[in-house]
Amino acid sequence: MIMPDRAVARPLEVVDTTLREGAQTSLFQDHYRYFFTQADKLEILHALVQYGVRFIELFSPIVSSQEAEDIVAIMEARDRLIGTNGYANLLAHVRCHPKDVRAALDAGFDGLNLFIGTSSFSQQATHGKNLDSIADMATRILRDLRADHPKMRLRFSGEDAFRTDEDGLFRVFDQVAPYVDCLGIPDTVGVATPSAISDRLERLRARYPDVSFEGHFHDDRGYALINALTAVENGVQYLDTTVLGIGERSGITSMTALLYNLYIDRHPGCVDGYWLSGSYPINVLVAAKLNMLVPPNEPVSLTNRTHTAGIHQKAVLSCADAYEAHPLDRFGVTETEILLGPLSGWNLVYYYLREIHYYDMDHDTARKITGVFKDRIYHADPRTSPARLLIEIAETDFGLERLEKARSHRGEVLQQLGPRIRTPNAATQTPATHVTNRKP
Ligand code: HCA
Ligand code: CU
Repeated sequence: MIMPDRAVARPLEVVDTTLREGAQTSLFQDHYRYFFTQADKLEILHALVQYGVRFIELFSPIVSSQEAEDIVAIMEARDRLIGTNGYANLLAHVRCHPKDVRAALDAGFDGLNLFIGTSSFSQQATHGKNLDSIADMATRILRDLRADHPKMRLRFSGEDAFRTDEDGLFRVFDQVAPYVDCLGIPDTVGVATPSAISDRLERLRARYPDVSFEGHFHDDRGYALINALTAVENGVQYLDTTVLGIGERSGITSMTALLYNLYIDRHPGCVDGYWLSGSYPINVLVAAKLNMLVPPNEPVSLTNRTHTAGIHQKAVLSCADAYEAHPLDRFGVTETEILLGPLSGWNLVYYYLREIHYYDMDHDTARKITGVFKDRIYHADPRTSPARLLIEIAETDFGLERLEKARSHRGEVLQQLGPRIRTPNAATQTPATHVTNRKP
């Protein structure tokens, strides 16, 4: 087992929890699916590693026997991916409970993300313990873990940290801090505001100078993104995200939205090592798992390059920057990034045919079309584009028709997917080469 090298942690480490927090999304219910299958999980893992994510949170194996089986498969797949793009640490999300901890250790995780509710709400409704017993229990577990596993990444979170008063949080953190690498301050119910976050971080960082911090922000008020950005600007190095921000209730910070904004706000050190042009494709991948398109409120979306009003269309045709202020092409919202080829999965084929060309079809048909496409692309005339071949297969072999509704709207919607026409002084596209307002 290769141990995580904490010394080489980057200025911002995304801790992606699509396969844990994301799996708690209610969007599954909307689509009569209730979980990611093992195949889904492996595909998402692969995409995350390719994207440059080095910390991936999973459920604890005690959640269910299926989860335990999936963890084994994910670990094997991760091992096969070593060398592709650094080392992806797999972290188990575990309660401060010896049984949970034991199961995670036996499964071979690289690190443990331990948590226990510290707010009065958690004390009353979740575990019934007061702060002193929480602190004692967590300390006992963490002290033993640290003694037995000196190099393992240990994180301790005070769940509902923003409804835990500061003295209470300090009482618990004071005891556990000597044994952990990282303290987590999840905003479990989405009550935090940017100013609360910067105030709290100032005091936490002064009190615990030797540990790093992990942020986890729920979106109940629509603040998950701004709160995460504020946390990063105030020295938080580990940030929990999911693809599309999916999670409990309205979810948490979206991974690509976070990196997109850090890029725009010129924090290049924070986006280093992430494959930014893979942002839109990874959003598409996870959206397809939920049987939906990339939602319109997702910053890295095709919607943000779709122009409807005639006046916008006309302006965009002569100068895209007129209504496109942000570097979406750098984040993969371009024809090149959704370009089809023999490696394309059925998700992309489904998305491409439905979203871009409005063909009416189900998943099963998309899978079949993908099979034919993969066979035929190798023998296709090199002058035929893969997209044209795919459409030919969809129409000729499968008799697909374009959706009526989309057809009637097509004249009104311009999807500006080609190369952008730029003005010479477009200001927002290239980040500066130094960090401007991130505190040391
Ligand atoms: C949960 C709650 C959690 C935990 C976050 C953490 C939250 O679903 O168990 O471990 O830091 O939002 O508090 O996701
Ligand atoms: Cu959460």
